[in-house]
Amino acid sequence: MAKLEILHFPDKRLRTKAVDIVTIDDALRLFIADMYETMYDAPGIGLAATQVNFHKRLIVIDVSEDKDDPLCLINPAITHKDGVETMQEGCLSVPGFYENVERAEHITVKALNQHGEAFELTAEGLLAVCIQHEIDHLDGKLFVDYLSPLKRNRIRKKLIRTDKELAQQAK
Ligand code: GNR
Ligand code: NI
Repeated sequence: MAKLEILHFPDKRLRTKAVDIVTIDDALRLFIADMYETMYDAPGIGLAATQVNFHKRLIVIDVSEDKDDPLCLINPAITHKDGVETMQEGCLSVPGFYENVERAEHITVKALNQHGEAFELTAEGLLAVCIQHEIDHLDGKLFVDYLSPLKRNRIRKKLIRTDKELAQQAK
């Protein structure tokens, strides 16, 4: 297994719209294992393929306390949503920043699992928020897009600076 590098805002590659997956094979399952390793190591409650520069519609999630409830969604699509909920969100691609975002409270999602089998699930609370956050990534969207331009620009400038400093230190 391998830990993958996570892209940071404002990297343009995070704006790529991911395409549907057509072949679910062992090579893809190996990549999914790397995504889980990267998510658990970060640590995060979700990871979209876009964040590791793989532009196909694949997300992994684990919102459980004990980190023992992995969930993989391939080609996910929200079929129903209702209600409104505000939650403070963070993102591994926007490290160190946490802001309130409004999303649907209840969702139904259909997807394929890592064996290519179709399933549907309903979600609320943190899982519902996380699934919406991850599907946004696959569409090239970040939680900072819901903030005011002023807040987003502050975050952008701070992240460019800290990432430059980190790159300098690494030399
Ligand atoms: O680890 C994460 N925590 C989180 C908290 C509130 C709302 C969404 C998230 S997702 C985030 C991991 C991540 O960046 N996934 O794309
Ligand atoms: Ni994220």
